[in-house]
Amino acid sequence: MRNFSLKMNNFTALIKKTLVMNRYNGITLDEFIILKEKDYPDAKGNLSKLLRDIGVASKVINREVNKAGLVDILGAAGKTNIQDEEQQKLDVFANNMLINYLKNGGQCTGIGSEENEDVIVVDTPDGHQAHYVVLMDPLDGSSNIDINASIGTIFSIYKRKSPVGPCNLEDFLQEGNKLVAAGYVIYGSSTMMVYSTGNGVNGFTLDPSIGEFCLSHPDITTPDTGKYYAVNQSNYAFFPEHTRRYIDWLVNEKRKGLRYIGSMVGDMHRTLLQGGIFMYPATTSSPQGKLRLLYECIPMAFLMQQAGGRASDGHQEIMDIVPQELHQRSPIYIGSTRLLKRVDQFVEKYSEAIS
Ligand code: P6P
Repeated sequence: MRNFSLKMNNFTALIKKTLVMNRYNGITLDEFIILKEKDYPDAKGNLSKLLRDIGVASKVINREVNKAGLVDILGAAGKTNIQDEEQQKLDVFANNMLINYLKNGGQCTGIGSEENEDVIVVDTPDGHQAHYVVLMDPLDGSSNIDINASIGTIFSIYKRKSPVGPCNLEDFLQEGNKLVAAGYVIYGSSTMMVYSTGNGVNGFTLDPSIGEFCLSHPDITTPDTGKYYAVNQSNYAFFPEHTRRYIDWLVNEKRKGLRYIGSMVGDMHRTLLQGGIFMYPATTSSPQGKLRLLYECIPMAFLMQQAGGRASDGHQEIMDIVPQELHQRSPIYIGSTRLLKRVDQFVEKYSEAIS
């Protein structure tokens, strides 16, 4: 009986997606954003314009990423970013491109970027009036640029808390539950934008022949389990006991496969579409993990929640964490609900006594 109902659910989901595809077949990102604006009665088009600005900037970044192997924009730009990581020239290009489009688009009052130590205040009359702040990792996974593996742009959008005028840091330090929108662009075998404004997750593939993102993955939902887990296994000995035992369970009892690209956008895209779990746990040398809360963990947690999955730091939901600093890090366990539930059980059973 369970198999029959599972088959019926899959069949219904397929029919639903086919109907959506037929209805929206070939719709571009711009058309879709404007169409979906009707879901928000008080929408004035500002968020739609901001999302379109990010879409245009990512098309320009995509053009440079695609030719990176041909022209001299590979290799380090000779500087290091706030994370003390060597900045690749494409990192710098992507950061500057997004900042320019956001500043000139008139919908953004401030920007927090992985590449900049402090927030960027859009100190113009439009910027003072704008409603939204954007947090971003302009080119995540940039260490993969030279080996042609997937890299991506990750973004979060919040409504400002401060009144009209120059924004301030408090506008950025907001929990994930306050997000207005979030998404990523993955520059891989094809270039896709995946985003949500809190009403489901949709994916758009860039059609180079017309230079438009077109709806290709309507209403993305994450299965409640999956075949793969993704973690940097070389850190195994340095994970907390609960995580080591959880990984042992995944491998020895559930026979899950390991898939790890080393680029969060690539690993998350697979997990979002196919289910499974992505982890970047705390280690003895990095007790807060490596990934940044505001522009890596929270936007991905938002998308995963919207797609029916979950994300925690091992003890609390990522979406509930109130950020204290712009570049703070957080451990993250994110993916299918049934696999996250098991994380909770292993943490409860094997958490080291809090010293
Ligand atoms: P490690 C890329 O540098 C990144 O910030 C994420 O995209 C990725 O998930 C993680 O770091 C990989 O880190 O330590 O496994 O190389």
